[in-house]
Amino acid sequence: YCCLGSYLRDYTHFRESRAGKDFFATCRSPAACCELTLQPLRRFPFDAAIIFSDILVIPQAMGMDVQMVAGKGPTFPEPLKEPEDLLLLQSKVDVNKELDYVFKAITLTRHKLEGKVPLIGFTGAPWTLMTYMIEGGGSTTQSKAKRWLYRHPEASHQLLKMLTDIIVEYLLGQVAAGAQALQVFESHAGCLGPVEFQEFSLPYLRDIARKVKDQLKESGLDVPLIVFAKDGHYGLEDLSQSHYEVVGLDWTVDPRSARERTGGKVSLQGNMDPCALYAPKERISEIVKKMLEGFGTRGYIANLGHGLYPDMDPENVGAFVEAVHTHSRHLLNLK
Ligand code: 1CP
Repeated sequence: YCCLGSYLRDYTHFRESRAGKDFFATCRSPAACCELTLQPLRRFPFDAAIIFSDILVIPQAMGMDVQMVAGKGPTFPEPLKEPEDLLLLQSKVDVNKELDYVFKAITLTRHKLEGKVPLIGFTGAPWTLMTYMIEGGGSTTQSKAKRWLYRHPEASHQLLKMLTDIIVEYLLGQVAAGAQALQVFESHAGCLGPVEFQEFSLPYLRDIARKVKDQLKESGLDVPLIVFAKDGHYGLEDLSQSHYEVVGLDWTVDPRSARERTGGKVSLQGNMDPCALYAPKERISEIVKKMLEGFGTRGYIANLGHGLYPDMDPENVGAFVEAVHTHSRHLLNLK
């Protein structure tokens, strides 16, 4: 069976409902987050929902100022420059206090969903959060953050470790609040090579999964974990053996080869190029059919390989969902 989770937010609705409110103020309002999570589900028959929030709520909880600047994206007025700046961070964050608003949004949304579809919680991975904290916002090269890896490896590990501890607490809090699956976004895996990935990303991704799983187990709980390392195809084999049940894929990976490289144990998620949503509906349907045939219908969650762009037509998101459902029914010989 095929399922759809994150990313397919309808930007038109999103813009209207925010009604000029600051993005991070919206994130702090459980009622607004709940509404923004439910909106796309009213319009299209998705099989899962992802809570409306952002990965940058963690650096905020650590004491950093993050603003959403129109036309520029998230911006840190005072990014980390040198290792001494780590002293300015709140290393022991009371997650239940600082990120309580996310937990409240999750609980409220779980209630309002009434069991119709599962609710996915998420976090940024340590390396990806580190890039924003040092770059001060989006970047194509991540050169300021990578400078730390080569020039200040110890301080880099100190920061990555600090983030890992907070992320573990944050994910456990999301499960306690009602999240039924968790996705870890390593969105900036692509700027690392295999060697740097092995040192600065993978160990922390593994640590997060192992600690979350162990602690949940103590309470008799378990939730599926999804890891998405964008452009990190060099790490696919390792990612498939890192205690995550699902490996998310961007569109640069061929479905069949991803299946071969990850073996039969993990499920795969993805990976249509979001830009395929610019195609006419018939073409979207063909692309989806090929993708589903490539992945097969077992251990697979149909999704895009990354997020939507604001100029994409929401109707084509509908065409994508419909194509996924139609072709998976055919492949499963259900109708
Ligand atoms: O669609 C949804 O609403 C799901 C909720 C969600 C998620 C899962 C949002 C809302 N953000 C995220 C995760 C997130 N945020 C990631 C990981 C996924 C990915 O790789 O895209 C990243 C890297 C961010 C950081 C971020 N937040 C950016 C990228 C900045 C850059 O240039 O590197 C941006 C533009 C945001 C703002 C944001 N977050 C979410 C939305 C809907 C928006 C757009 C806000 C706006 O247009 O005003």
